[in-house]
Amino acid sequence: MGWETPDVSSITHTATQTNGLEVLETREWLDSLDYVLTRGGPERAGRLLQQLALHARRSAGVNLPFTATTPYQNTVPSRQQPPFPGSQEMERRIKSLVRWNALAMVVRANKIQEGIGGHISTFASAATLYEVAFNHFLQARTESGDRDIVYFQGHAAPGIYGRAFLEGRIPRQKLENFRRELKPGGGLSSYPHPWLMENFWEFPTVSMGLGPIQAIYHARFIKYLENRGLKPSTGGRVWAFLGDGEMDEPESLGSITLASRERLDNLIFVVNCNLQRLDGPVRGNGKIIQELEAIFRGAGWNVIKVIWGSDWDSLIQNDRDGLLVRRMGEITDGQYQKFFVESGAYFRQNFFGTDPRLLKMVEHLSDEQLARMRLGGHDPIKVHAAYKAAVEHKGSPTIILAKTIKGYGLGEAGEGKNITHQQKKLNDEELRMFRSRFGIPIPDEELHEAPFYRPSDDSAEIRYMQDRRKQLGGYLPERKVRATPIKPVADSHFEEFFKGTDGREASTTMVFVRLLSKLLRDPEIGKFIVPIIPDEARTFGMEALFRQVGIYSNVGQLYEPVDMDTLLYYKEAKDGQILEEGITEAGSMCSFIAAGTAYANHGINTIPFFIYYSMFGFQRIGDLIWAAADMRTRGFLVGGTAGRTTLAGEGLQHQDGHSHVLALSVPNLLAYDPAFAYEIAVIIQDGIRRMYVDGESIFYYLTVTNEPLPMPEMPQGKDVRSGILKGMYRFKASEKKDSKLHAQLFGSGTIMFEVLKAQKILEEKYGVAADVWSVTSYKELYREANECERWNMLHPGQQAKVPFITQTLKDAPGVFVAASDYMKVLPESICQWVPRRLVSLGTDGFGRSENRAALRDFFEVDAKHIVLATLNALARDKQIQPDVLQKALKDLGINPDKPNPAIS
Ligand SMILES: Cc1ncc(C[n+]2csc(CCOP(=O)(O)OP(=O)(O)O)c2C)c(N)n1
Ligand SMILES: [Mg+2]
Repeated sequence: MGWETPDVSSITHTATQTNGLEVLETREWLDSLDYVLTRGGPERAGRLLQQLALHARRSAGVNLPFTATTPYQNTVPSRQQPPFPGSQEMERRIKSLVRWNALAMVVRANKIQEGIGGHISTFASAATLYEVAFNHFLQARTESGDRDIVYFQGHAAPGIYGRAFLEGRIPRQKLENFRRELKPGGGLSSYPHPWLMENFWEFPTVSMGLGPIQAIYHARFIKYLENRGLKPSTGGRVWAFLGDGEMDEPESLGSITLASRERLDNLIFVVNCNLQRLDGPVRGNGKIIQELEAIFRGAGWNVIKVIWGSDWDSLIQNDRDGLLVRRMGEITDGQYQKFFVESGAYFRQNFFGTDPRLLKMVEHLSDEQLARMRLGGHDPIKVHAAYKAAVEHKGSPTIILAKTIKGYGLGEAGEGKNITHQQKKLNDEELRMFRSRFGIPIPDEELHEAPFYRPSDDSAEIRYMQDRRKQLGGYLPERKVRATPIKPVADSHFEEFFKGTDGREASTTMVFVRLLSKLLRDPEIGKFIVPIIPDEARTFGMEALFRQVGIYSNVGQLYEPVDMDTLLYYKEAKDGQILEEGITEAGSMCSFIAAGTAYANHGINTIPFFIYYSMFGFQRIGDLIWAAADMRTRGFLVGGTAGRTTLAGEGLQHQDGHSHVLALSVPNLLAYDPAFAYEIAVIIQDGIRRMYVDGESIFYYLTVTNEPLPMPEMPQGKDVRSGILKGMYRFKASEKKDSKLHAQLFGSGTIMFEVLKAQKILEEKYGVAADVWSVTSYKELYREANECERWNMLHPGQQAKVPFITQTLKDAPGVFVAASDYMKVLPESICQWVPRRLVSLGTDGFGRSENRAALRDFFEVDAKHIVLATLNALARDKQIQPDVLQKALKDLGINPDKPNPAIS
């Protein structure tokens, strides 16, 4: 494997094993190199080595083995370390206080409420990584008015709360109520959740992998804003604090080449390499730091390793032959973990004991001193040096790989042990040890309660930390809405859609794209629209936008596009507006989130429209949609080529008949399945108003389809517009006035057109007067009806609220039949509020490669099945004779023995 390739130290070591001449030769070369280093510095030395390699290859065909890794030592050597800019002692004391309160929070919570959970050991291992960042790097406001964006590791939350408590931002009572959010006065959420703590947390990170991929796309989105002139370029950075176990998530690694390709030097990953995940070692038989180094170097990142603390400096400096670094490189992570928990004597014997020369190197150190040799990630000087190198680096993103010990400071209670991730209880003795180790002035007799500790406001510690934050522009994290509301969008953009297409056929996708291109031209909001597409623009007929607003590229267009001479050529530009993300729904969703939260994070009202294959939305990237909801993201998700039977030919893996069911699960998402052009216009106009004028924390999901159909004019009537938004309205009442038989037919999306055909057949052939309703949103109907039910339950004796759907249908005669291109459960979700039994037709089951007519026949959602279902309902109500059904089956050409689509 690439990251296990031999390093330079092992080469020199082998040399020393062979013969004296080689030793001498090697020594001479090393001395010469040292001379160059002293005179010309590392850059000159680097150039020289490159020249040597080139020379060897050209003149003698010497091939150097490929190495993806560097030796297992710090990237910034001790002699290049900058001086530490603060008081180390003061910062150590502050860090100890944060450590204590973070631990106390979890221990207390679990003393009071057994099993309430929380994590001690994650923050315990990361405390130095955070403290150095808080005291010296994380900018809440730069001189030019920008700020850093920080993704905190989710289950390190107790440490972040502990610090905010010391800063005076979180009262003691809230700390008491960690993980008890429903207690009077409120509590603290387990992990970062902007939905629950909207003035504090910005990014929900605890679903692992979502933090790193979002950080990448956020950093890119900042460059997008800058390149498009929507935000001045002011040097804010994106920091993501991550776990080494978390790096196994495909989302963590899947987009790292985007970051280097786009030269995101505003992005810094800090990976806390404590070598452990939840169950045990991350790479017991390998080395996670080397593995990640190889991956990120290969992907073009700047990699900074922080492995050894200052205690190791002199040993490493004296390691002339590379014996020590070689030994460091050959030990597995599982073995290192063993060293963490063992005594100094064990360490001496098993680490240094393999070679008498190694043993000699540490003979001046006692076992106790050996056991205390600190790792890089626990050494503020090393961490500071790494951060400084990262912020000064230009041209590529940086990843810092910092080696730490999980549960650092817990001692016997869990330091470095496999059980440490789950540790939430400490006995009195363990508390005493921790207290004493970090010098917290809490007397023994109070320890049992694990009380919080905060020195007074005028103590040196509090003053120091406040001063540091003041220098860095304020506190972090802090979430607030930084944008001001926009003005309502002009009606003129929407009017053409209210008129219909006069018999011409148009798909709802075409309608949507036309509306989008009009919005893009709006002088007020046009520039804030962010169209996001995962390589499907042509599928949706959006290629005209390529030319109209351009595709964003951080370098512009460095080639002559093959279709340059056509009207709609593939135009890439630095100020291009479209985010053409390539085939990554996850990446696109991250851009959607970045754009849809810019109103808060950057004070810019960007309005994202993410248009994708509806099948690859909720079911593929549902967790990111959930995170978007938590973050109060605004914008429009547009599921294209939607509908199990409307997307012809594509078959089982493409035909979506359940995204609207999945959409039910997202609390602040409004989901619509519009049938007509004017419905789309009404929904989008109102959506922009609610999100960007009124500032509601909601977002939208719209399905659009590719079936060309004549778009009708918007019916007159005051209830139509509000009905579209609330979820249903009567689109077409029956013209048959004299019938005894009645039906109410619900249609959605393109299946509406089957419903309209069924209306006609029912009237003409069976004498049934059927009204047709357009149900734009079962989700909205369901939500509102539940709201009424709940109110009624909690307010007995008061006038009961009647759900909108019940009010709307109260005088509607006859039977109720619903048909949609989604699962039957969708209409069934509202059936209890429909005055009489509702028959639901839907598309449960796997899709098929077929045309629309065959698919609708197969799934039983075409006009004939709607007619049959209506007649069945009438027969059940004894309004028609059963023999009518027999005949209808035959007349309609339905085979009663056809396979059940739900399970075939
Ligand atoms: C997607 C997802 N899967 C599983 C979990 C459960 N989980 C929480 S912490 C954790 C281990 C974390 O290990 P690491 O990333 O190394 O963080 P550390 O605590 O060691 O810093 C796991 C599996 C989760 N939060 N998210
Ligand atoms: Mg870990």
